[in-house]
Amino acid sequence: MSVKPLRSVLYVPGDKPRAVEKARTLGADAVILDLEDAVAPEAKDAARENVRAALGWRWPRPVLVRVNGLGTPWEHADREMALTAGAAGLVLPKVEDARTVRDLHLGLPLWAMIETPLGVLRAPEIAAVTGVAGLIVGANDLARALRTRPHPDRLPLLHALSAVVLAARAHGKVPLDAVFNDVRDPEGFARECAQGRTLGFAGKTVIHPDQIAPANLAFGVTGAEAEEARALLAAWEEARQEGKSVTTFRGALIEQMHVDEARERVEAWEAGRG
Ligand code: 1VU
Repeated sequence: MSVKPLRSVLYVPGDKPRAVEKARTLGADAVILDLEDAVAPEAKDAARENVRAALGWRWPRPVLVRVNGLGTPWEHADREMALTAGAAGLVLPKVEDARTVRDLHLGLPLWAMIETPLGVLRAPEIAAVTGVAGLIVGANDLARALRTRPHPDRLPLLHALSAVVLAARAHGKVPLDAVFNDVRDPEGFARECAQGRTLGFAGKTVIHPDQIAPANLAFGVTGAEAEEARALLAAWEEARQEGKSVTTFRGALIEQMHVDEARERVEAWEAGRG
């Protein structure tokens, strides 16, 4: 089964019409039109109308809406707008318990943001909710709540990052990595993407057009990986023809899981997700 890639998911402030328009022309695998943190309280209503209009345009990729959180004065109007205007999904900020998500009954794919210590601890129950498509790490709020100090390798957040990947993967949901704040630090961004992929994230949330191509590269399949996967599949086929049930590839034992992974890579490459 081929799964749509979410290597890069771009946040766009809902109150910046120029950025919203530009987002349509960029190569992010999905877009999040943001009504929450990127929009000041006095601009919330205008941003919602702006997003409503933008959802009526033709977009080449899925457009999600990040609504304001439960208990805010804007939550109902945001959700009603996203539902009626045709959002591909809702991003819910600061999710901390499964019941509130389950009780929403929205009939749209939901993306739960995990950005508090309680959210991390309850990530498995949240990921298990029917209708939750994936978990998105919100590292800025999480780092603040945990009272961590900045660290280039995100060492203080590693446990939480892995917990989110584990919870999402355990329930067949998509884990998306947090944003990288410094839009003028491409090396740091590339390092963090590589780390996110190593940890098991499916893609990265990004905040600037310049971060899209590096995220697509880091979370996509490279030509060299596709070639290696093809060679592994050939070695496996040859072993099968010879009646062997186990074999090695370039000196290492390969099993069915390696074959499945190789097939996924070749498929992704052939589908242009390199
Ligand atoms: O050259 P143009 O005028 O045509 O376009 C500018 C600018 O509008 C555009 N651009 C974007 N387009 C779409 N989506 C974006 N996110 C976006 N960011 C910028 O690109 C052209 C060049 O922009 P720039 O290099 O001059 O960048 P600025 O200094 O204008 O803006 C930098 C920031 C970081 C402020 C901007 O990129 C931004 O607002 N990003 C999104 C921030 C956001 O959504 N924050 C909330 C979600 S993150 C979060 O809550 C963590 C969980």
